[in-house]
Amino acid sequence: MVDNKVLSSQEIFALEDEYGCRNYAPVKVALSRGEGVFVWDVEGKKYYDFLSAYSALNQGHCHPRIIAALKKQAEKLTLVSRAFYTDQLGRYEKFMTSLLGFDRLLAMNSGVEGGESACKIARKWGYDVKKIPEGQAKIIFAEGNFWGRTMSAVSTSSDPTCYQGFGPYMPGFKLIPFNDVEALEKELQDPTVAAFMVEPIQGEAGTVIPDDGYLKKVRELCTKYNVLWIADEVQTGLGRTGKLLAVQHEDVKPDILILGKALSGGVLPVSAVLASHEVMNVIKPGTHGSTYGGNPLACAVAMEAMKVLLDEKLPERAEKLGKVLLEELRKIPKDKVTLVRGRGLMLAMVVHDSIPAYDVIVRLRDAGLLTKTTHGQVIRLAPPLVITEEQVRDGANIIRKVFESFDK
Ligand code: IF1
Repeated sequence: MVDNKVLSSQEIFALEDEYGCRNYAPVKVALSRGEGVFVWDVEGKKYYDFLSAYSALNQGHCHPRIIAALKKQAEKLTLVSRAFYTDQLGRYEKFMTSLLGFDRLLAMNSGVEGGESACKIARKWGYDVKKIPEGQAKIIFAEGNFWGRTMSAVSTSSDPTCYQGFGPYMPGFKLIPFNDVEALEKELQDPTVAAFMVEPIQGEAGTVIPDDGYLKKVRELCTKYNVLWIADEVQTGLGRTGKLLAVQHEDVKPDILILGKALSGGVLPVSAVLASHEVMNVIKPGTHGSTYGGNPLACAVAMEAMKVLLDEKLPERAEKLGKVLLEELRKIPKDKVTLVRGRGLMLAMVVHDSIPAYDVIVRLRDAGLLTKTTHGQVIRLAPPLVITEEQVRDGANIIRKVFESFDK
C-alpha cells in the first residue's frame, strides 16, 4: 500500500526502480509541479523545462484555460465510447477540419495510434481506390524515422534499440533515405505503393531538417504516382517549428495528417488523423475504432488547447524566439558545441566529442534546466512555446555557463 506521505527524490527513484518496467533511464530528478515553462522537484527546486515532454507541452505546463476546460468537462461527461454520439465530438471534428483545411477527422489517443490508423487507412485506400491487388499494398518510410513503439512502428525503425528483439516485422513496409527525392521517385514507380509516411523534420533522429523544397517534391511525386503522402506532425505540428503545421514552411498539404502530443496541451493523450472525404471514407463502420478515441473530455480539452495556440500566437512566438535561442547558442565555442540546428523552437545542439552529452544534461539539471539527449551527442532544446524572450536568454545563459564549467 503506497501511503500519501511526501516522498524524497531518492525514495521516488527507488520506488520506480523496484516496481516499474525499466523501459526508461530517466534523468535523476523527481518532479511534482509544473506551471508554464517551469517544473519543480519534490524538494521544491525550480527548473526550466526545455524538453516539453517532446513537444507535448507547447502551451506550457497546466495552462489555466486548458485545465479549466478539463475540469468543466470532467464534471459533466468523460466517456461513453463511440457506440453513442456526444455533444463534443462533431463540434471538435468541424473545428479541426475547418482550421486545418481537411474534410474529415479520425479521433484517436496516442500519437502511434494515429500512425497505425493512418497506415490502415492508406492500405485500405490502396485496395479500394488505387486497386492494388489485395494484400500487396506497400508503405514507404524514411530512414531515421520515429513514430512510436508498436510492432508496426518498430518495424520501420532504422534504430536497433527500437526494433531489436521485437521481430518478426510488419510486411509491406520499406525504408528509403530521408531527404532523397531520387530514392523516393524510384520507389513510387512501384504500382503497389499506397503511401509515403514521413516527418517534415525528423525529431528523434536529432531534429534533422530536409533540404528546402524537399516537401514540395514529396507532394509533387506522390501526386504524380497516385500515392498518399502521410505527414507525421505529432512532434513538429501545432506551432513547434514556427508555423501551425511544419508543412506550411513549404506551403504544401499532405493527403493524411497525423497530430498528437500538444493537441491536448500535455493534459491527456489525444491524437488525430485528418484526410479528404475520398481517403477517410474507405473506413466503414466497424472497420476501425478505439474505446477512448473521440471521448468528450479529450475533445473539450483539445479544442481549448488549439484555441490557446491560436489566441496566444504560439507558432509566431516559436518563429521569433527560436531565432533568438539559435543565435545565442551559436555563440558557444565550436570546441564545445559543434552545431546548433532547428526550426522555430524545435532545436538541437551537437556536443563536441570531448564532452559526454550526458554529463552536460546532468550539469544542466543542477543548474536548473531540464532536457535530454537523443542519439549520441545530440541534446534536444524544445521549451514550451509560451516562453518569454527574457526566459529564452536566461536559459541560453544557463546552457553557456554549463559549457564553460567544462573548462575547469
Ligand atoms: C518514447 C522519441 C520523440 C513522435 C513522432 C509519433 C510519435 C512520437 C514524430 C508517437 C513520439 C515520443 C515517444 C517517447 C519519446 C518521444 C520521442 F524520443 F521516442 F523519439 F519525441 F522524439 N510521431 N515521440 O516523436 O507518439 O505514441 O508516443 O504519443 O517512446 O520514448 P506517442
